[in-house]
Order: sequence, then structure tokens, then C-alpha cells
Amino acid sequence: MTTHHDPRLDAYWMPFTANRQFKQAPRLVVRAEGMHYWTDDGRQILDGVAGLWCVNAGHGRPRIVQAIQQQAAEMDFAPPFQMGHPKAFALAEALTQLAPPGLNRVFFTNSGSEAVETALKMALAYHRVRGEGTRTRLIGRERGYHGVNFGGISVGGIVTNRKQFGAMVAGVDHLRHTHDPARNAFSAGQPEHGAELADDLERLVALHDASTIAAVIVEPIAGSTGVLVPPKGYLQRLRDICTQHGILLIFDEVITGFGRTGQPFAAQTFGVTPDMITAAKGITNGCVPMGAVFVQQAIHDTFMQGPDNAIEFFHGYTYSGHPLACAAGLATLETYADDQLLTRAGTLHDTLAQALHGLRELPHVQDIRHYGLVGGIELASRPGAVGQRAFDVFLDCYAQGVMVRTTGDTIALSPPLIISPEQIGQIVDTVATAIRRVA
Ligand code: PXG
Ligand code: PLP
Repeated sequence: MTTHHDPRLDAYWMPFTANRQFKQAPRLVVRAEGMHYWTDDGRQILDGVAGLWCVNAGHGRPRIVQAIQQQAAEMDFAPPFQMGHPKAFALAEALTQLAPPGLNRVFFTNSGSEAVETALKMALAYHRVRGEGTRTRLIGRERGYHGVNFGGISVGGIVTNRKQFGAMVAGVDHLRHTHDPARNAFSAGQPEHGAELADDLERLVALHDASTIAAVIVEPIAGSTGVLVPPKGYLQRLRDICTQHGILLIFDEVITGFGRTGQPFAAQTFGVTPDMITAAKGITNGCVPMGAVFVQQAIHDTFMQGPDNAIEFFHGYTYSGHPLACAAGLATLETYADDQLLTRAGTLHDTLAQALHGLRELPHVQDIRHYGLVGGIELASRPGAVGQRAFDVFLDCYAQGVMVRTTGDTIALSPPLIISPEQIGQIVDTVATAIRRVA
């Protein structure tokens, strides 16, 4: 590993990275297969985060690799506006087979961030097309992460992602977050307390009036902010209040989609059906950038009015439904089906739970949260240095050959769904060793 400053690293302004610190001691990976990465100096690293919550079927799956190679040779690009190619239709159709009932129309984007922008714009346009154009307000939630574009950071609730960027989108409000360690620390799966926090939406309706509110967007499990599992009954209550007031409910399933919680989507795991789902990441196993918005057919159909030659929704990306992404997506869904991966997190829920709750007595551990194959270990912050203790754990794990992710002082785990029980043990043991070692 290089430890001096290498000028060849200068040009790349890295995303969500401490650039100067990284470039003094780079962590470079050069190969990946199955559950592992290999570093530039030949070390094998067990992947505890599925890359960045996306490589759900594990790395280098032959079927996906071949599909991408074949597609690149056969047709590199197809214009998506007023033109089509068969795999985009085939992938949309295949995706609707996995989605909750009614969510059978799919719009393609290139990332989760773009999926969020698309869903928010659809919600606004939908109400306007229906003749209720006063519904312009968007509601997010404190601590929410909805990508990094202007709509997403506006409805999002992570202060560091917002504070540098001015006024953002106007007319946004936020529900309170559901993190309540005083009542819910060390919950097994869904916390008992907090369903009533959904009533915040009633408060916002009372303040703004339902006739001004277009949509509410939440992550079923908040990922980036440190794995916040929804309290029992919370999502259903949010659903009921939205229905009562004609407000669209959007689940942002960029992380929870594609098997993370034990069903294809968390909507199914928690038994609550939203009006739209945003997805990305696992849709192509992280191999080619892609995102998608799943929409209730009735919403889609509302747009299908006026003359046939009218464009119904003035929105789209050059790379919407890119052939490489569609090829990768189709092969990804086949891989998930072949290995029954989209329900595997359910069978490993207890294994991860047991391993994680074994960390409870370690120094600094304040809370442990988990569901399916996602886990969060929250450490007490060092005074005046939020995030540094967890970052030191991350570095120690990496030195021991395990990749984890940190956000604030929470260590997040979201391994590929192919993980073995022994590998779950290895990851959690490695984290335990690291926690014992860091001051
Ligand atoms: N919504 C949710 C719920 C996400 O988790 C996005 C939208 C944005 O997706 P794109 O593809 O535009 O990144 C995400 C992405 C982290 C981390 O630190 C999480 C994400 C992205 C980057 C970092 O855990 N999730
Ligand atoms: N900026 C300019 C000048 C463009 O011409 C385009 C697309 O044609 C875009 C931005 C949007 O790019 P994309 O469709 O890849 O999001």
C-alpha cells in the first residue's frame, strides 16, 4: 500500500471521501469475485457491504458478465426517446413480476438519485394532470437519504448533505425520524415503540392542509443514516394517513430493494404497499448503473390522456433503459432466481441477529439494529469527534481483511446475499476485535 502522496491521484475528486486523508494512504481494490475483493497489494478482503449496498448476488457472476459482454458487442446504445429496444421492455416486465401488487409500470433512470427526482416529479405532475395542481408540497423525513440531487437533498434529512447548498427545493417539510434509543436500543428486528411517530404526518396536514401536499417519501429502513428499522406498525400508519388524505406514498427502496430484507422489496416484508417505489443498486447487481421507479398502474394511466401523439411526461435521461444496464438487469434477475437470493436474507436474519447481539457488551456499543441482511452497530461518539471512532473501526477491519461501512458512529453491514453463516461470523468477529482495539 502506498503511504506517501502520489500525484497521480490528484485529478480525481473523489465522492463522499476525505480526499486528502485518502490520498495519503489510499485503499485501492483491483479485483472482485464472489464474497471478496482483492487490493492492489494482493490482500483478500471479505465484502461486508456488497460494495456499497448493491452487489447483492456477489461479485463477478458469470451470467451477468456474459450478458454485458454480449450486449456491448451486439448493440452499444439505443436512443430512448421515441425509440426503443427489446430488453428495456423485457426488463420492465420482469421487474413487475417481483414488485408488490399494482406497481406494474416502470420508468428507468441511471441511479437512485435520479429515481428519486423522477418519482418526485411524477408525483407533482400526477396531481396536476388530475386537476389538483395545488398539491405541490413534498414531505420527507429527518435523517432520510434520497440521493444527492436537489429534490433528494431537499426531502432528505441529513444535515451535512444539505447545509452547503442553499435553499434547495421550496415547499418541503419533514416528519421526525424514528431513532429512539431510550426506548428501542438493542431491539431484535423491528422496534416496539414509535408507530405514533407516523402521526407527524397528521400534524403536517393540519399545518399545511392536505390539498397542498403531493407526496411523502421515506426509506422503509433508513440505510445511509445508520440503519433505522421501522417501529412495528409505523409504515402501515403512514400508509393509512396518506390514503386518507390523498397523498402519494413513495418508498425509497434503493437499499432495501432486491432482497435485503428477505423479500424482493421491503414493502412486501413489512406488508405495506406504497404508490411508488424507487430502486437502483441491486437492480443490476451494481454492475452497470441503473435506477427505476415503480408506479401504480392507475398513476401511470392518469397520464395517458389527450391526443395519442402527445408526450405524456416530459422527463427522461439519455441513458434511461441503457442496453448494457438492461442486459445486466435481466441477467441479474435470473441469477437472483436461480440461487433464490431474494428470500435468503430472511433465512439468515436470525444468524445475523445472534452474531450482532453478541457485540452488546463491548466497549462503546450503544445500540444494535438489524433486519434481514442489514445491520448497524452504533458506537458512542468521541467527544467533539463524531464519526471518528467508527472510522477507526472501519480502518482496523480493513487491515484485518474485512470491508465494512460507517456513517456517523454507526458501523453498517449489508453483505452480498450469498454470504455463508461462517462469513457472517468472520465479519462480526472482525468488527468485535476492532471495537476492542480502538480507544
Ligand atoms: N435513496 C436511497 C435510500 C439510497 O440509499 C440513493 C437514494 C441514491 O442512489 P445513488 O445510486 O444515486 O447513489 C441511495 C444511495 C452510504 C451510502 O453511505 C448510501 C447510498 C449511496 C452512497 C452512500 O451508506 N445509497
Ligand atoms: N446537459 C446537456 C447540455 C444535455 O444536452 C443533456 C442531455 O442531452 C443533459 C445535460 C442531460 O444528460 P443526461 O440525459 O445524460 O442526464
